[in-house]
Amino acid sequence: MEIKINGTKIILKVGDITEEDTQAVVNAANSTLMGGGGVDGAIHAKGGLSILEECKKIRKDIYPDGLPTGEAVITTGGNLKADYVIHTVGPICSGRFTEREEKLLYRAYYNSLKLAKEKGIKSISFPSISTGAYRCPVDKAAKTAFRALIDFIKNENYIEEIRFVLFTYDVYEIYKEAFNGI
Ligand code: AR6
Repeated sequence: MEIKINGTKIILKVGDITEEDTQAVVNAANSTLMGGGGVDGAIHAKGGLSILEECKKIRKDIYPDGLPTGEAVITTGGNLKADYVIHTVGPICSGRFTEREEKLLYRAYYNSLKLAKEKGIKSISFPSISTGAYRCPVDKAAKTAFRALIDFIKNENYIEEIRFVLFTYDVYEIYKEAFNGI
């Protein structure tokens, strides 16, 4: 599925984010920035050790206590097709989605896009942040993701292409429905 908002192309697709050829891909990281499972594990496994080395440096120089939830940092893409990885941390929902989780998830998407703009990045792929290990409800997470995206496009009018790369058809369908409801 593909649509345009204010000149920005938005694509929803099923796929593996480590295969995307956008300038940047977003990692659903945790605050340690030291890797993990899911998207994070796949990005570090395929991207190679240089990404981890850069993450270690960011921890040491900027975030000794870890990357706060809702913030974003950038490394190169290592062996990935993408030139950059933007690492962000979504909220741990454990099934809940109150105003707090919503705000933090919104910030994770918005700050990732802001950082992309700062680095001159024009195309970016997102996974479904916080809906795997962190167990946010997919429908609510999808609505929040689109809200952040549309706000960013309206405020900044910069990014040319934004992809949502969903791992399964079920999640893709929920994103599609959430998008149509906006
Ligand atoms: N490409 C696209 N989507 C994927 C991929 C992939 N290669 N692999 C999984 N997904 P998760 P979170 C989907 O758990 O909920 C990690 O251990 C997955 O099916 O990756 O933000 C980190 O280190 C789900 O729909 O991220 C953190 O500790 C979505 O991506 C924690 O998990 C997000 O699942 C972050 O949890």
